Parts: sequence; C-alpha cells; structure tokens
Amino acid sequence: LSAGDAIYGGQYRCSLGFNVVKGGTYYFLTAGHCGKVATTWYTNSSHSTLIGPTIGYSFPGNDYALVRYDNASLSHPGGFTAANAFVGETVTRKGSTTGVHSGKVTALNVTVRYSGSGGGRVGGLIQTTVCAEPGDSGGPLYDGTKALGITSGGSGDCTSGGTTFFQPVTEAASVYGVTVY
Ligand code: TYR
Repeated sequence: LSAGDAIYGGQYRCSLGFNVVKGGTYYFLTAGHCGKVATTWYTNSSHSTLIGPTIGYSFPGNDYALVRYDNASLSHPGGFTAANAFVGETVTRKGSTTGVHSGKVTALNVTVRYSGSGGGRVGGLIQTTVCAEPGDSGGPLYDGTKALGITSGGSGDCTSGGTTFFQPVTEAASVYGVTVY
C-alpha cells in the first residue's frame, strides 16, 4: 500500500500516511484518532484482506498511530524522507476521500480543539490552506519527496476550500523509533 491509500478498520475508513521501517519490520503511520477506533486494519471495506494491527496511537494530545504490515502479500513502496515543514511552504496532501490537493503552510506548533466524540485538544500541529474531508484523515502531507505531516482534522471542504491541520511526521517517527523511507 502507498501513501494516501484507503485503509479500513472497525466501521471506519482512514488513509495511509507514510510507510516506515524499524529493524526489518514494516509499518505505516496514520492518524491517532484512526488508531484509537480500530485495532485491526484491512485494505477493503469488506475486511477480507488483512493489513495488520494498530501497534500504538496517541490521541488526543497528539494525532499519530503506528500500524504493522502482517500480510506479506502487500507491497509497501517508499520514496520519502521525513522533514519539518516551514511557514509559506507549498505542500500537497493525498487522501482516500478527496485525492490530491495542495496549499500553503500558514503556521506551525498550533493547538486545536476538535469537538464531538473523538474530540479533544491536539498540539504541535502544522496549519495549512489545504482542504480535506472525512476519510482523508491519516493521509500524507508532503513537499516533493519530503514527508511532512499526517492529516488530522480541520474545517471546510474541498468544494469551498478549507483549513486543515497536520501532525508532524518527524515527531511521530521519533517516538516509535521508525524510519520514513
Ligand atoms: N478528521 C477527518 C477524518 O477523520 C479528516 C478531516 C480533515 C475532515 C479536515 C474535515 C476537515 O476539514 O477523516
């Protein structure tokens, strides 16, 4: 599976962030609020093709999760290197609901409070003018081959435009000791 592909767990669909590796074992990063609601992930909505388990998540507070590839039949291509976003950077997001959209980074280290069940305060986020919609969560934010963020949440939509917040990839990778590739 590749960055931005759909992943299915419980009654939810999210998006794959970035493939990562640690000690020869392959995983991917996705959103913490996705990892919180599903213990096992599949490639399809009928849950017939296993990906593997949620190994850990942090949400609220942060918004990242680690999922392991337990299905040797699945490929896990790379092509990215983790990097830190900067204000004014032109960035692109990919997700399983709305595909590819671009915008600019407007602020760093932002704290937001998401409402509703599955809500809470999340800090340290990248704020952007990129749109997103439900199901895009967990998907990648990048600049060329630089892996920058994981889609967290926001407001607006991809018809009218929106503001979307992203969990920095560098923080998530360092917490789990995994390498983005
Ligand atoms: N939080 C949403 C999810 O779980 C993703 C999203 C992002 C939704 C930005 C809306 C939005 O404006 O899929």
